Amino acid sequence: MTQNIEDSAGLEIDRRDFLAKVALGVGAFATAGRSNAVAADRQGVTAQDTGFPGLVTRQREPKNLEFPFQTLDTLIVPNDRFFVRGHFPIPMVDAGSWRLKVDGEVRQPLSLSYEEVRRLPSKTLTATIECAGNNRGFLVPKSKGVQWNLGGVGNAEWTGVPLATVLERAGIKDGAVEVILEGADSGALTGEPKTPGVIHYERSLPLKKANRPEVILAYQMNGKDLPTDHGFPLRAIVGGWYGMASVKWLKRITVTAEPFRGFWQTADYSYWKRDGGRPSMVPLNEIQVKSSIARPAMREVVRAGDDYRVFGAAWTGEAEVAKVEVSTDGGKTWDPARLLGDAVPYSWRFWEYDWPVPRQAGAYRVMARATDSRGRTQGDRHDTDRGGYMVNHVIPVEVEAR
Ligand SMILES: Nc1nc2c(c(=O)[nH]1)N[C@H]1C(S)=C(S)[C@@H](COP(=O)(O)O)O[C@H]1N2
Ligand SMILES: [Mo]
Repeated sequence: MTQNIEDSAGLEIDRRDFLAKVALGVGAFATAGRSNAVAADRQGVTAQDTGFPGLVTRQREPKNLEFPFQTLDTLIVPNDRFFVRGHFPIPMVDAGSWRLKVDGEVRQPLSLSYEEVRRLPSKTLTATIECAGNNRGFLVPKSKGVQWNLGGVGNAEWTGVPLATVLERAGIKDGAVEVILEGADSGALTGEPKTPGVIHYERSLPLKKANRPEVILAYQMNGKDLPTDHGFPLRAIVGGWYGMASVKWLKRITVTAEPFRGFWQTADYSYWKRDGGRPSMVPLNEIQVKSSIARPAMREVVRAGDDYRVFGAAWTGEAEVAKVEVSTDGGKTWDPARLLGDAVPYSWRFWEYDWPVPRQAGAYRVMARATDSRGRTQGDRHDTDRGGYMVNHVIPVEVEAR
């Protein structure tokens, strides 16, 4: 009896302490930059407080900011909470003098002003953008590059012109195979890999993908003009593919008769693909299926004996999420989670699972695993052929029940 009273008193204190941490770490996100450090601690990573409210700073220059995934609550991530990934200083583009050039293997080269682009027939697409290096921070041994935790991903509503519309106006010549999308940002990287001097950020798409309806040139994000960090005045959105394909600050589209072999296509954002055992370096493209747990957060303290609503998001590339399963016993057994809302192509989907937390205090591991409509699922360890990319194995969330 005495034991019980002491236990419940202890639980109350811990719970209050935990709620206080939540208030500091999660509740204060919208207003105080200081909360970044708290949030980072709660995720078990170190990031300095650098004054980007609502985002975790991974790198100041170039600017790389992470969405604190444990705060996930709306399907659409607001513009000022959307992760930022860049390789060079962010270019300030003047929309007045900016032109979108379309050249190469086309019958009619184009040079379109901002107003001209905005007058073309438009559409709105909800799409999840995930950095190919998302979750890299969990790899052991460490892999080079930005140490993204769970939040190198976001979902937004993008408005713009289908790339196919622009290509049709330019008229693709026979024999063309790819389009190179070139950004206005440039620089020289001296690390590993090293760029051949000053180069622009540019990436190609096979024409087959470029002409698909989920590929647009977007000038709006969630109903507002594109923020500078996210590619103002115009960016590509390539639904179903990793973020590196969605070129920001787009200024030129070159149609080519050969596959592009540029830096971001070969030296970076590529991986070893094995066909019949023989590995070859190929450019990254489609997003791999993944389910990420927003809550509980890493190292969260949960109440022993209570019900806990495990909550997260799941997404995949050119398919649909078919199911999400949750394990709370280290992967021995898996229970189906509830998929919430409707399936929206190229957009993540929320899910939840009611976990009866055991009465027994101690450490527990919560795991989630998604499977898509093409039967692809998540492994239990990282495939090293992928280097620091496509990290989509199941990541256990360690919690403590008290
Ligand atoms: N011009 C340009 N476009 C770019 C990049 C870049 O560095 N320069 N980074 C790419 C990568 S790797 C990702 S993950 C996405 C991130 O888009 P976001 O910053 O809007 O989240 O932009 C892509 N487009
Ligand atoms: Mo990325």
